[in-house]
Amino acid sequence: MHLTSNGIALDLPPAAMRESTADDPGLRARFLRDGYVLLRGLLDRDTVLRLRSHYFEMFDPSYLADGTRPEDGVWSGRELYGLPAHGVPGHPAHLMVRSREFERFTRESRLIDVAQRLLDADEVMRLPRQIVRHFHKGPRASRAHTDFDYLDRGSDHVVTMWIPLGDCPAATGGLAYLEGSHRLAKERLDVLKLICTDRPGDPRPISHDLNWTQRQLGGHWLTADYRAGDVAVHSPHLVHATLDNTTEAMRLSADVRYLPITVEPDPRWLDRWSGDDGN
Ligand SMILES: O=C(O)CCC(=O)C(=O)O
Repeated sequence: MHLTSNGIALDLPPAAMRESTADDPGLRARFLRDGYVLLRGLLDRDTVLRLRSHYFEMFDPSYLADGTRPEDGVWSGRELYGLPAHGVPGHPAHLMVRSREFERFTRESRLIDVAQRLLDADEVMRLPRQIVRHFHKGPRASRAHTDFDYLDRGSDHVVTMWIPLGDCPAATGGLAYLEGSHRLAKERLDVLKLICTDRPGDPRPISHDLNWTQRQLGGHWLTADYRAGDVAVHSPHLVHATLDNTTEAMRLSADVRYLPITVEPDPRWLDRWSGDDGN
């Protein structure tokens, strides 16, 4: 099977991400070395699947394949006409990040413990701007980018947790990291952003083309078959993107960010996310 991102087949199959567990005593050293850690089974699987179910229950039942449960999140292949754009008021993702269920989920102490260890901080805060992403089958994925280009009005002492809300094998469009890219000089990325042609006027994404990005920067793309309960944590300087979803099961995920309370947060991230907030 050829994995694709934004419709472009990857020239090389991605390599496997290194796996960790939260009790690994060398977790911070690994994070600093690799720019990410993949924590298998950090969260309770049933809790994750309940949140998945809560989200898909908000859609008209015709959006889900006949005979499947909201928890399965299997697309019927039907678009919902009249549904507001993803994440804007009236869309389930907008409601989800404002729901009690989501708040309870993201308040999880295991996430805080990991953030404190990776940031070497006694106390951390979670940025209120938390994004829920949802992709059904199709040639559409997040472009190669670093998070710091979206957070650069505050400290770079921040970690992102990418939380798949459901099983997400590579074919369902999970996150991919460009190996070792957190160590590249900023100028090397800035030059590429100037020649990125698919989003004129937005200097933040590097490219929609993961082969081109890899040829320019070196390293291998890394990914994983994520399972509900896993959490991938990355540095704001690590280049990453996502793969296309080529399965009937929909990809649902949340990104949640933490930083020590002693550093300056980017003010754009202090309000709840809305798909039209321009950030
Ligand atoms: O889930 C996605 O499509 C992109 C997520 C991302 O870029 C992040 O979590 O930093």
